[in-house]
Amino acid sequence: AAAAATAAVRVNQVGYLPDGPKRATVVTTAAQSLTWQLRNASGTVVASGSTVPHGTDTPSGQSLQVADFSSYREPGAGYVLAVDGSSSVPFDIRADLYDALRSDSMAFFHHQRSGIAIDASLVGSAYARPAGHLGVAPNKGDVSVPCQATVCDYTQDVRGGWYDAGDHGKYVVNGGISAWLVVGSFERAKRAGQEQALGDSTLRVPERGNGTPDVLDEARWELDFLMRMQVPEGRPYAGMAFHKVHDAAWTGMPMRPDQDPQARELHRPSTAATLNLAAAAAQCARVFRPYDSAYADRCLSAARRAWTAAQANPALYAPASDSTGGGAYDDTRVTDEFYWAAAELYATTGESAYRDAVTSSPWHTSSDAFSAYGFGWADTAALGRLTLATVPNGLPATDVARVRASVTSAADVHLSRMAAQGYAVPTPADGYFWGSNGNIADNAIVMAVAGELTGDARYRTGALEAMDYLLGRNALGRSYVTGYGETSAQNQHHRVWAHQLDASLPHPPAGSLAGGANSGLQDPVALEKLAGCAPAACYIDDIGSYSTNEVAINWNAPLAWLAAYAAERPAG
Ligand code: 9MR
Repeated sequence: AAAAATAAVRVNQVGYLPDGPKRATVVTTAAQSLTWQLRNASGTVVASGSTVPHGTDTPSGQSLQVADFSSYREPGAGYVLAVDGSSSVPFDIRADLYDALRSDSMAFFHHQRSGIAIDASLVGSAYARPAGHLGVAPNKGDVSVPCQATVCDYTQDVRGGWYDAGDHGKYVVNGGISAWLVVGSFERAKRAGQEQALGDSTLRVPERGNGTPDVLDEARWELDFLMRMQVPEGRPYAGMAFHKVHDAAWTGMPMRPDQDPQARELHRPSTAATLNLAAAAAQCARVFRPYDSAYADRCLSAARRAWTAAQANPALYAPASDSTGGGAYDDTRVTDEFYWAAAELYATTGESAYRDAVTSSPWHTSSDAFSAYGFGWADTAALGRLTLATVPNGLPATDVARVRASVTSAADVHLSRMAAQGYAVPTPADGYFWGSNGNIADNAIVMAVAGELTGDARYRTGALEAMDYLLGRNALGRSYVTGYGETSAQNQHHRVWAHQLDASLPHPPAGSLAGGANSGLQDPVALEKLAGCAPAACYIDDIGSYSTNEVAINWNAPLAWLAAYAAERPAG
């Protein structure tokens, strides 16, 4: 008689690249190593070996073993990995594994666009919707949004941009870092000579065929919005960026953007938002230059004005309490934002004032610029380092070498942490907080850049294994990306893709990344359903669990970056 299945075999449910790492994690109570068998679609065993016991894995609380079948490279579909009477879900081995995710994860931003109709001819009828927040009733924004009266008494046109997440807020700190990653994915691909894959007519965007790379067209939608958030000349705080625009009160769900009846509020400027604008706009000036020099000039002038205004107002902080109708995105430590903005302005212009701001920043030499927990909207020093490490600049060679070494040593920390974990995740056991998948993806980017700088294949392995985690090799055996994998997340918190609440509405489109495990249990559903969870298992695919299962631009941006990276066919 066949033995009862005792193991669970967790794999990247999409599959593996022929030349990439191929490891699976087995949940089992067995203490001794077990035999694994790789079977092809017809059931033939094509490879076999022994698992390596890991013992109890701290973040998941599970007893784990690891199977490594990296040396098997034969492309095919429908493989399964069998261990101890249990089989994984079927997966592929193929070189074009990430091609679809490259465009789907980037298309997420088009779906999130505010101020433009999302057209059925590009997205299909299920995802088409009228334009939101163009001042058409019942919308009350965003063409003319009143600024909060205590600091300003005028209205501003802040149409466009991307909705942040499942809500209809638009936040400059999060928009800046997301646009930076989207543009950065193109900038990196270009360094690798592989930007064609992100070029014109590669994405389902309305601008396809306009001669500009589609990834840049998509980013421009957000960059235009970010620049609209800049306080005009002649006003108090001129050159600063308003922190955010969102509804006066949280709306219910579901709620299409064009149906939002709430008053919209423009919240007072902040230093952090201003510096994120400066950084993103400075990068814009550099990367758009060959395609649209007038736009590059506009970006550069916005970036310079933002920088100057932030210097004049270095401590204007968004209050943590300001979270009615939208997130607070509060941040009272902005020295890292100054560093990032200076780095972008310096890399773009080469001017000595910006160089001095870079070299005099404590973040230029601090060993804390890279955190084990990843970079993010509140932690931006790493972004400055990544730019100075990869974009040719006038810093002394020894300084550039030191910056580059800081990238690789951060990547080394991630690699050694992964090696010590049963699921090989580049985050510490206490790194499962709100948006952990975003931080994990960000840390994978650090490894990918280290690989670019050194040519050392271990870093690519690390970045790809982080993708394995997101796509199913994890404590829950679940892919966090809608439409990718047998058991993918599909009820992410979103006001339009709310199938769980109304069957006539769609699930999120393929390529949407859930925020991921969050041991903080910061929403009612998580509190009720996840009590006692191990950190890496604190996730539920329920639309009400916004603290584990929302989507957000700052999480899909690193996913898109990584998908583009993973989709490249390395030379040789
Ligand atoms: O990603 C944000 C996370 O770091 C914060 O802990 C959390 C609570 O403030 O907010 C997250 O951002 C949300 C934002 O406030 C509103 N739009 C949805 C974002 C993702 O959940």
